[in-house]
Amino acid sequence: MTLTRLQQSQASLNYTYFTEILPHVFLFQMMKFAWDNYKRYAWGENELRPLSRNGNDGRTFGGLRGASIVDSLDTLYIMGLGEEYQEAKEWVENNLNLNVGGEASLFEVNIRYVGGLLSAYYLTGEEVFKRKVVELGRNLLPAFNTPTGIPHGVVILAGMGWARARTHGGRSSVLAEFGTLHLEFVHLSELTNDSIYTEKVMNIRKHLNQLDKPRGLYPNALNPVSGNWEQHYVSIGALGDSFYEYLIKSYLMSDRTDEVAKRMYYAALEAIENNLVQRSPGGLIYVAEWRGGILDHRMGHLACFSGGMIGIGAEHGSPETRQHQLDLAANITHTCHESYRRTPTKLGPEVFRFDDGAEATAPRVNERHYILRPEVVESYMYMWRLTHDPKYREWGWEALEALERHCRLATGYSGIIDVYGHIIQHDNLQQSFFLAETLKYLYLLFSDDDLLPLKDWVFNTEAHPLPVIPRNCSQERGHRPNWTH
Ligand code: DMJ
Repeated sequence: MTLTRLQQSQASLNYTYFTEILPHVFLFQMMKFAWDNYKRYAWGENELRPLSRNGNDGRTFGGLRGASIVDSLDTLYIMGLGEEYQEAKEWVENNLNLNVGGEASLFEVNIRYVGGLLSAYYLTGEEVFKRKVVELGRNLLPAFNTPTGIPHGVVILAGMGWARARTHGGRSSVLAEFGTLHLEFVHLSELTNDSIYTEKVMNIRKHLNQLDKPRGLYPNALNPVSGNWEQHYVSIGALGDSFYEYLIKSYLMSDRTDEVAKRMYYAALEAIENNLVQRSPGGLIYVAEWRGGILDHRMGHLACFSGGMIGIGAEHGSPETRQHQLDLAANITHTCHESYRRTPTKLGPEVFRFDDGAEATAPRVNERHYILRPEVVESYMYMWRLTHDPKYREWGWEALEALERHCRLATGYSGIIDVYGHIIQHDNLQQSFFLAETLKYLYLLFSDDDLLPLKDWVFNTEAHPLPVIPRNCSQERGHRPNWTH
């Protein structure tokens, strides 16, 4: 080997060390640390409260336990934490009781438990996950017993048909909740060979498709009895977000055969661009919220997933819009990074604003918290895969360092109350989505593209990977939906 070749290979080894191996070592130990502390202080509870060293039972799960375990299965498996994955699997096998009588959020149970069990099954092939998810899926069906088939937001898993709405005095179902079932329910039909799950979500889509939409936008709340919008508030953040995500991902998961989802996605994106996308005086692109025609110039941390979503959608739209959408995705991701960069902690606030002189900052004290959310690093991961621009890994590394500096306690990770504070106060909660999403997306950001390639897998909104269903397979099976109605 010549000296130059030797230097080149040394340089590439150094490059891999700093851009992949070192971040992986960190993320492996971060996941292990989060897991070990959960296990030590809150085993079997839904989430760890690291300051008080106990568990949080998270009422939205209706009595289901072990949310952090089910949410972590695939991350543990992907990172190669074999012993921890075995413990998690054994807990699911022996302790996950699905016949519980509390009021559960259909959405939360679907994205965390159904999504977590499905991806664990698809990654490992272990029958126990299939058995559990099929039982759980059946328990969710009573939520759909409404005159329109738009599900109620709340269901009792062992409730023998009981369900109710949970907003606007019990009248409304939330777009981001009933619009975030499609991926999991189609897979439930795949696993059970029973079309009922797909029929339920196809009915939701059909209903939404035929409704009048103000300026092409989808309001956030719908009455499941009358089938009409409850108000005209629109957001790509809280209450709206993952509905849009599931349209483009339904298309991708169907091996690009679900043309209705595709049409709905690009039409919705066009309406969002025409009505909500703004440029701040300082040149930052953001997605505002819409209150009956009036813009609210704020963007939630939740809305930062949209950089990644618009990025993965870009290459499937019309060729003329491809570069434009990719630029939009990059610009939104840049703005979300700015919301982090402009704080002393280098973690972003829950809501940032573009009014009264604010530019991607949070003037209101009650909007300054960071609860270990994933959306910003999620967009870094997708944009890295799509562009291989090294800045996304640099930004991910900044986030990782900030998490270590400000959110790591002796007993686990915690959200913080004020990202602008010089003295850090913790919120005492290690959210299960930190293990399911934040750490997984960071790990994937520093991995080769062939770890869960985007052409073969789609991630549900809780970062649980679900396989693309090959189109040939869909023609063979009688229960597969007809995407064209
Ligand atoms: C997660 O449970 C999911 O990503 C959901 O879509 C939105 N909120 C949290 C994370 O912030």
